[in-house]
Amino acid sequence: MAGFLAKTDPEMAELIAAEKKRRQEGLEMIPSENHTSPAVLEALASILNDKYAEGYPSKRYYGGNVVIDQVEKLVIERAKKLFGVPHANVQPYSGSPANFAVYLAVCENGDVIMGQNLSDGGHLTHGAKVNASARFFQSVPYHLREDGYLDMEEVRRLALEHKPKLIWCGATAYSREIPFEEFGKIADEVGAYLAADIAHIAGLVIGEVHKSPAPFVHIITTTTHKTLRGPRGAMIMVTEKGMKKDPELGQRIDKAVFPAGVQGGPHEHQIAAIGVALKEASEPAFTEYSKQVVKNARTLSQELMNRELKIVSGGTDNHLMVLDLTLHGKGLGIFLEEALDMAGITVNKNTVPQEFSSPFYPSGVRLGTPAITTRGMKENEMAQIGGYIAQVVNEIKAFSLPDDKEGRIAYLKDAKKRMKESAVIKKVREEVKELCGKFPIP
Ligand code: DSN
Repeated sequence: MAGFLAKTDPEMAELIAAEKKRRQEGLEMIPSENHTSPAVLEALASILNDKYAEGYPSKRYYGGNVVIDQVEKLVIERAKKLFGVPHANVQPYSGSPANFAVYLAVCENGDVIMGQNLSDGGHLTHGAKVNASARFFQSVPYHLREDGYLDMEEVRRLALEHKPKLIWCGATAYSREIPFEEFGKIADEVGAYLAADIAHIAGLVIGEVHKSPAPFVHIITTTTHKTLRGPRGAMIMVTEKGMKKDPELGQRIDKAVFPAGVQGGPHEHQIAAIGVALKEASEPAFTEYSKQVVKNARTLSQELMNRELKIVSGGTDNHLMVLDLTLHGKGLGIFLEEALDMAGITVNKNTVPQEFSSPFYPSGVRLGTPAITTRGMKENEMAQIGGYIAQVVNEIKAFSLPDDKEGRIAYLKDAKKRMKESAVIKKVREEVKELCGKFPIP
């Protein structure tokens, strides 16, 4: 197939080549990103893209789905086996529609739901104020303790007080093991459905470096493109425990995805690519990969702390960490994101617990090791990268975010100019490029 795009649309082909070069020459450290395999990308770019298949295997609203049915059934079986669950829906376009389908399946408009607070590392769809999940449901957020760990006493207290219909566990910027068992006991005590959103840690669960939620929760949602290293996409699974609570739960989830929810025709090319990722994740090499992801994250967080940098909760159990810059000032996340970008290290600015700035100008950055581990980097490289990050932090820590909004834009513009002139950042950029040259992306 290669070569068609360059002929048909050279402009687009060039942009894609430029992005490939950027990824090859830089360190991708946004913890929700990864480098997918050529096999996954081949399935994703396949002819399955062309087919409409509303409905489910053997119950479609369109003809011509003999092969598509086999594809989807194969992926469902792989998901069920790998996660140890009796029911899987592999059609959600991505994580947010998957989570919305869970609400549609188990809640009525106005029900109380609980989830981890956004600036404490929770996800938008778990009841954040700006999201539909707080518009249609009464959202009661739970928080982290001062030490950066989940406050499970608060979770229990709030659950007893508000009697939620649904509790979410799982996060988007939390570096510690999720206590699924404790959440399970609390949900049982108040009769709530418990959904684990394992989007970030799905690959770690398969690699057995994070406890599986399956014995403790009723529903599991996950995206497929983070530690799982598949195409963009998502899945919703119902556990044995979920089936016991509600034998119809599988059907209710399926109906909520289609036709009741926000989706139309399933993306069968995406589903096939999820299947390829699940096959890859069932190989022993993937277990080794997951172990290394965690080893690398632990090493990196220690390297950063050795250089007097603060990591939320003082370390990590998984693939990510949140670097808290509040010791140096307010709202420095955006400065560090920019400066690291210039140095060839991609991270994202992130809120920190008890954030006293705003989500657009937060006081931390989130970074992780899934993608750089896929390239084969190990502990030695983490030490090197920890050194680079610390050098770049030094270059930005004297900046100070102005309080007035107008002033901020001008200040940031000037700060960027100064970062561009920094000899330290330029030098780190060269060293990052050299390091990346030794570790090709797949
Ligand atoms: N955007 C994803 C992340 O970066 O964690 C969550 O949806």
